[in-house]
Amino acid sequence: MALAAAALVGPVGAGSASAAVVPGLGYDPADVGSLSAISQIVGARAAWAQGYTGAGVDVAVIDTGVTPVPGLATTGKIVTGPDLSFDAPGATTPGLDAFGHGTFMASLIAGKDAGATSSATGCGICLNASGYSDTTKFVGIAPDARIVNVKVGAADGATDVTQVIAAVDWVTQHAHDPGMNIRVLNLSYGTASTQAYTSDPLAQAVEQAWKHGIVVVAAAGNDGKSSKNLADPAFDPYVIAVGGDDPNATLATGDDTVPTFAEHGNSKRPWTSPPRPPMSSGCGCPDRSSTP
Ligand SMILES: [Ca+2]
Repeated sequence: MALAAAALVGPVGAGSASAAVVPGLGYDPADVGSLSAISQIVGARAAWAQGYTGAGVDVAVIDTGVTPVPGLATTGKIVTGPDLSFDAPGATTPGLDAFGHGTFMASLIAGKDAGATSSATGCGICLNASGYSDTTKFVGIAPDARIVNVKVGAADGATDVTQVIAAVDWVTQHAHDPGMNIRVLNLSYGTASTQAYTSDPLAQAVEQAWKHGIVVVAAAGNDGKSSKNLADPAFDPYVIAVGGDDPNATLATGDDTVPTFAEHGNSKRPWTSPPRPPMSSGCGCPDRSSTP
């Protein structure tokens, strides 16, 4: 498998996480496909104004590694987990991204320009009560979150599902270690498994993560066939499946459509609301037994 399936429409690349916002480099806040626009479309800006910025939350990114480009270079921004990729043997810098996908995703999730701040005090161009609504600054959807980098994809993007399963297991086992608070696991890819989610090994691994207090977010898939099922593990009802959105060149969402490249099917998800398994004890997690 190759890790190359981003979930949102938008030409924002890893190179866009620049301290100097220059449209020529790919970040143009006026472009509806920019991360600045996407943060409004998905409601992140409203969340920031209420103080929800990802502070104190670790997001595990199992991907092609993460390179500390501008926007991810702040001390403590990235926690380096294990490198389980084909690049690892003999690597002098394990965990670094030699493909681009993992850095791209980490930037979308928690990138933040060095000059960006949560305070809007004195900011004449901020769009709301959060300083992160300053569209001249690059910020990810959860700008104060930390990234836990678990590399599985090699320099050519290739990995094996067994490496991904091992990475999910590591995240599940270490999510609540001292100094760690992994509450979200991001998997921006999937497999074309034909097994049921009740027996598929990758689906079982992400369910274990969910049962240990981790919200698992997985790409729905970009094969574009309405007759095809969601990718694995997005087809598992314990996870949040994220599909593509075409904003139709406007910030308002009423005219949005599902782009032709995105997966449309949902025939393998039997529930309309999340299941409610008991939480394991001792992990410091919220009790989900009463959640809807
Ligand atoms: Ca729109």
